[in-house]
Amino acid sequence: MRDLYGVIGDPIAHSLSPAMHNEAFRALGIDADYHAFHVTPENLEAAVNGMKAIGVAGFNVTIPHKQAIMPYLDEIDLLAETIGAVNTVVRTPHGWAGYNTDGPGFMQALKEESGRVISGEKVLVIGAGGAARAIYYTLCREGAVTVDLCNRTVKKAEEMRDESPFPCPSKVLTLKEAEEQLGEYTLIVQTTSIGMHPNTDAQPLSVRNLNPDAFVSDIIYNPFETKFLNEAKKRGARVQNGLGMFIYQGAIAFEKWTGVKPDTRKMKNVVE
Ligand code: SKM
Repeated sequence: MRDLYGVIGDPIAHSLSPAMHNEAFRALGIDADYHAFHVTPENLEAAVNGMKAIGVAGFNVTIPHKQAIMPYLDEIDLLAETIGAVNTVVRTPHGWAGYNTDGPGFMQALKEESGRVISGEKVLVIGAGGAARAIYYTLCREGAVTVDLCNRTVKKAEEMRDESPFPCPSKVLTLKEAEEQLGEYTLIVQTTSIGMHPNTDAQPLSVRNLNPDAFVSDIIYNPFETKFLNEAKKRGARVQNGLGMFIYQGAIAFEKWTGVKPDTRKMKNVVE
């Protein structure tokens, strides 16, 4: 029987995961289908149990379920537990196993597209949500010189820092302080949804003090170039959007499900 995979979220119609994974299955000759399922928060438990009952082989989890799904899984990998969010679920003989491939996916894309060595970087992470957590912990684990945080709600960023299993030098700034001190950073990572379609005129903070030698990453991929990235580019910085992270988090999930590494260039061609 053909294996069934999918992604659950609310909303979900915008997701590029089905196109990307179905292309990877096709390219490898794997007889499987990947679908997007609209699951609202009140239906999450029923959906997870239902997918187990009908024999779904694995699925991705997106907003707003990455934390809420954790109690419904049978085991959780250490990194996902540490980050406090799951975006990939694998069927095992014991039930559902949860993983987080967002942090590793981000890191792979960052290293590849920037060519930089993270251990030399002074980093600023903007935001303190689920994606920020995955990225912040991963950057600290990679041994960045400093990983400072800024967020509209300072307390939330402080909690994220204090709960980090990988302590690293890290200050928490207001958005205004971050704007003023922006020139000190060599790597800036924007993890909020500010600037995402349809609010493309918004940006989380001004880049007027940006160091032109800095590398600026925005995890949004719709639009491909946010206002934040556009402004950073105008100041001479090299930039990266969220497409690479999206592709690599998917490729790592795909390998967990099938045991096979997919062709990421083919996956990229589909979503670009
Ligand atoms: O973490 C990923 C998730 O695996 C899939 C996804 C999507 O389909 O839009 C987005 C991210 O949350």
